[in-house]
Amino acid sequence: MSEETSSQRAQPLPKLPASLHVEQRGDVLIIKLNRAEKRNALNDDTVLGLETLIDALPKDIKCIVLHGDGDHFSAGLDLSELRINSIEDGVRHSSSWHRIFNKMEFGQVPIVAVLHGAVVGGGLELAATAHVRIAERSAFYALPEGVRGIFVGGGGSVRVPRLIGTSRMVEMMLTGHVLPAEEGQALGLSHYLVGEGEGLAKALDLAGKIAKNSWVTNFGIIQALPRIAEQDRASGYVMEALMAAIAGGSEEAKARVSAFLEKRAPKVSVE
Ligand code: 1HE
Repeated sequence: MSEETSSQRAQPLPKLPASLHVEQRGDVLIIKLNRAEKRNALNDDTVLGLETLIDALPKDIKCIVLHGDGDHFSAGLDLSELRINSIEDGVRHSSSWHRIFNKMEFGQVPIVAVLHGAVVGGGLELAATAHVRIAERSAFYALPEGVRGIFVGGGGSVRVPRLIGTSRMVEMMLTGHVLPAEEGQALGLSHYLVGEGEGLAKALDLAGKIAKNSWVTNFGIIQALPRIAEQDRASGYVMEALMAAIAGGSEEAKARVSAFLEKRAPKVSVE
């Protein structure tokens, strides 16, 4: 990664709320939830700011790192803004989170999230949109919606069961069960478990690798693969064959495979 900073960028980033801090490092964009005084609770400004950013993502960004300022990743929905006065209000609000979180999960670039402290409610829903999750040992996961008399609304009931199973999510919501980082790692809420304060460096390392992948392969991984996994087998094989043909036939694939055959590319090795 080059050390280019946001001020040197050709394509400016959009204006964002103070609750979001962004910094570009080479082809990686670091997004920091920047509302530590409210434990990075997700107010409308923040969630809409994420959409503004994703919609205007410059083409030279190849991967996003998402993390939170202070002691917690995110305390979830900003409860002080919970004003549902009709079913229509509630559906519109939840649907807006669905729209924005879908843009993140099924966007143009992979997202690596660093989780620490509270990853709860809407914070867990946000984390679940990321493609790679790194947890620090302080991370804990909960869905306190049951206790608060509300329900998940940011796609949690779609994404979280796909990570840990419906039964575990039902239990978490019914009982308010708080899962420590180790348990979250064992269940698949995180892919990596690292020491306190080590998450961002790990995320930047992984983001650097992801950014070096071929664009078309990353597209296939975040767009085609999850859809194939949800299709019937026959449709899945067709989509996989098409994706394999598109990626494998690209000039970039030819160059990368030749580099390996000519011993100019690294081997697969255990780090
Ligand atoms: C908040 C929020 C919030 C903190 N909305 N203001 N989420 C929850 O039910 C989790 C609620 N939060 C907590 O349980 C705790 O705040 C934490 C365990 C995350 C952190 O505890 P702590 O002791 O470090 O902080 P604190 O003293 O509780 O909070 C500091 C301030 O942040 C305080 O405000 P202040 O003005 O008194 O300083 C808190 O009120 C504020 N704060 N969390 C609003 N969530 C799309 S649907 C999704 C549905 C959900 O996400 S439900 C889960 C909501």
